[in-house]
Amino acid sequence: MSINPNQYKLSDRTARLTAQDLLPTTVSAGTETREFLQKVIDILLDYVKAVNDRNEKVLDFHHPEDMKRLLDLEVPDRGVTLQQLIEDCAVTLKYQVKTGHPHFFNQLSCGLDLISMAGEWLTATANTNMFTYEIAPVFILMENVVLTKMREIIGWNGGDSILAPGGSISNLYAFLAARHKMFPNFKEKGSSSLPSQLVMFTSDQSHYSVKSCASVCGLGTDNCVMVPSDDRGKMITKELERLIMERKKMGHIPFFVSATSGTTVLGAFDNLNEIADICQRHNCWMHVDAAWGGGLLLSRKYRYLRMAGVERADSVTWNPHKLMGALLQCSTIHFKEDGLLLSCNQMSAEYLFMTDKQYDIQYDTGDKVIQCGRHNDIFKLWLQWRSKGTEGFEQQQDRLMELAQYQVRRIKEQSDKFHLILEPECVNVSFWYIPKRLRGIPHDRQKEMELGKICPIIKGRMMQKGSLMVGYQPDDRRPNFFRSIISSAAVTEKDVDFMLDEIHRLGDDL
Ligand code: HLD
Repeated sequence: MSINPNQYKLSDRTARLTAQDLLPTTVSAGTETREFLQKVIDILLDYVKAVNDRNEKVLDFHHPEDMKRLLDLEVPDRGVTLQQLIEDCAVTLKYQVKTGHPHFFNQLSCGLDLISMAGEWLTATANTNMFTYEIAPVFILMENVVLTKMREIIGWNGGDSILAPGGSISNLYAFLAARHKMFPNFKEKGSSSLPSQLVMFTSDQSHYSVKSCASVCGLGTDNCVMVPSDDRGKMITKELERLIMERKKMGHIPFFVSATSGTTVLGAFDNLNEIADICQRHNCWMHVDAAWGGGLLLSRKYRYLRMAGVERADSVTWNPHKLMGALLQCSTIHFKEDGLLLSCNQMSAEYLFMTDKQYDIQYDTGDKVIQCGRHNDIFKLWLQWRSKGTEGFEQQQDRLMELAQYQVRRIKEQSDKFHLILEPECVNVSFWYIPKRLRGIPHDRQKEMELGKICPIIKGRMMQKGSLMVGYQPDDRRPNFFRSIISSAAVTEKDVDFMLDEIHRLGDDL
């Protein structure tokens, strides 16, 4: 059932009221407050139903100028009525892209896990900051339990972790801790405490946030060395070592290597054991950006196939809001060594982190981070983990991989219409669609250029029709190609077939 903004009617009396008539200003028993909130919940529940309905569109697309005309976005001088607010909520969801729809394959984070969503609702209602135990006691203890469990899964005893606002900031935390470990005086003295130029290394397929650390932290992006990758998108480890030695000869200090477990586009996994050996030989901090691939640590099968050696890292970024399906956002950064986060980031603000509090202040997490306040991203993950158990998460990871393999098989079975670019290591599937006029022609660079040109046209058509969302992009080696993602627990084999059939329907004539 579509969201129809006219179908949510408050009683005549409540409809005319404004927020001033609800709690906390009203002294009544809160009947109107309950009626208003229950109507909002009705809209949310109808949206959840629509998200899971394959007959529903994934999106109702309008160009920005048209969308502005469809919406009343004004923030007025005088507050509107409760009935208007209800309609505002319904209209907002009417035009929102249904990222939990089984035909949404567009982003690394897809799906709508209902338990995690229930957790997010509770989180919003509790509305607390996460910097001190005194205002978030239950949530802080949950963080402790879940993050300890995640470190155990990585393969560590002890250590420390924090939830951060996204994988990019998680990677930044790793960079800061690595520099602090090697140059503890940097915190007070700044760059004058450095004997020479610091250099970091990552593959040319890594997430751009790694390079951004070099810019944000004063190294300059020229000192983030992009190590070439092979045909499958994996860092060429021999090149890593050669480039480290080259910089050493220049008198620079290589100190940080960021390996990737699950690259954004191709879903490639770097060889962690080989990278760990090189880091050991050259005294570099080893970070693993497993923002995307980290979920596979929960699978006994894929953990060893893809991430053997992860326990040798000094830090690991792992985003439960991707493969594990926790609601946005939920990103974690883990450290093998305890105490570094605090000594690196602590500013000892006396108004928040008093040392004479009457409880164990190691539970005040706020001084470990660079951001003061932290959103509560734990409850939705904790509740989800309770609901599935670690075994349920393992089954979910294996199922997503099975579906991606199904897609690969279906692409190969229809090799007249689809061209698989490489055997995927994750749930990213990279492929071209071949329209009628280009079938049966040998695959060469010229043909690739043509196939690349039609990707944006098919994407435009799928958005106009609202039936499907799959992303496309070029990379260093090839023009535009499709990259589909299966990270939603809602997807079945039939949805994978729908994706390929729909691309064929939309692109056959191009
Ligand atoms: O950096 C990215 C983060 C996400 C996400 O959290 O869903 C890149 C992408 O998704 C992506 O889909 O390429």
